[in-house]
Amino acid sequence: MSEAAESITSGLRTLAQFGATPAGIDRRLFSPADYAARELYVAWARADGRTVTQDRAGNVFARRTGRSDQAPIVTGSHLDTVPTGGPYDGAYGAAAGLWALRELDSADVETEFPLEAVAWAGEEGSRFPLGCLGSSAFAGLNDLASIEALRDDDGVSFAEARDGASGLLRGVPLRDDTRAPSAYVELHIEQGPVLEHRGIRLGNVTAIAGQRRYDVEITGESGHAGTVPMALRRDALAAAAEIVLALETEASAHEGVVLTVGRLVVEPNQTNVIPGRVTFRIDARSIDETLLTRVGERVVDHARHVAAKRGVAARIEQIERRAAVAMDPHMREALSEAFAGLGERALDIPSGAGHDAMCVAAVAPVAMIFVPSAAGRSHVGDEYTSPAELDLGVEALARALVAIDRRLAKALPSRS
Ligand code: HGY
Ligand code: MN
Ligand code: MN
Repeated sequence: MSEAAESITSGLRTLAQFGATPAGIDRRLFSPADYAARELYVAWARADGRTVTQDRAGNVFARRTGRSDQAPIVTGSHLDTVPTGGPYDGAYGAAAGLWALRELDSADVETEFPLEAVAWAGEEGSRFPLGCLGSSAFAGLNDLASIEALRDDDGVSFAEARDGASGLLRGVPLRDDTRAPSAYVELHIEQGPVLEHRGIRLGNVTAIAGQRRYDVEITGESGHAGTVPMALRRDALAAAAEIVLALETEASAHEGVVLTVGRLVVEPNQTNVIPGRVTFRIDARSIDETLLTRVGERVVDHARHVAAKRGVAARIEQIERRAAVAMDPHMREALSEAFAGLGERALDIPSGAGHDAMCVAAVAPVAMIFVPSAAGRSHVGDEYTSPAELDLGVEALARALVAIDRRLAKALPSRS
């Protein structure tokens, strides 16, 4: 990349301003901050001469031409964040897609396949109750009509937000090439402590953990905190608490399962009123699909058992199911080839975090590259990866794109 070119560290610093709060970055889908981030992404891409398009799910694409008009090799990640996000989760892989294409421009590399950088919409599910929203629409895993009907906590639908002031980008045409990618590779921070602990700077992801998300509603009986004897209560929060602790014990009993209740709403949420209704969301994950399905069944059992014992009503709805996804072995070999060219050791590592790659895997061979997260921290404002590691990841991604292109080109029927 030419010296004058902006470093990815500097680019991410600019992106991080959009949605910055004292608690971290809050850049939810189709918020003004998210719109500004997508606008900057488009400005970067157009400054590099890329053809920019978007789709009706809000995904943004930046294409670099290849010798042929095969379906593109795609790379990218998401620009949205959790409400207390860091500057690298998603944004790094999205920006790195553009920075890797710049590396190829600087090295005068021509590829057989078009290369396309993508900024996926709404991966976190932090505004609408569905993760990997844009990539799942792109892969046809969730139909757009059902996504358009999703509503945020204020009752605003996806369609209203998308068609609103911070929705689809003005001046960016809709994507016309709806073919599945020839391949997809995603660069992402590890969001865990393993690479740093092992002193290895690159990860060649083996698989992405499966996810299940459940909405649970507990309905008890509200009442005066001072007058209702304990034995006569149907306290929705006490019931929810017992269920959450039972789920923690259940998950802890299974190696390789994690389960989190990170969101819980108490009604009427008043000091001197017995909680009559509690809603909470369960996030369960494992690389082992069979085990994850079994834990999901135990989630329902525990909720039903506690509800019956306490005389409250429990409604459990599975709102998201993403199967564990193995990375494509040939793509992983291409990554190893790219890393070897860099003289960098790489670690085969599973991903406990979910990524857009798990959806794109439904329509294309996928692979993922990790770089370290300082102290394994992520989904927090002080998430950190060093400039040297960020640059290394971009270099590895650029080389991986070339290695994938060469392998796929070899498999093309020779021109007659
Ligand atoms: O939750 C996840 O694993 C991802 O950060 N959306
Ligand atoms: Mn995330
Ligand atoms: Mn992410």
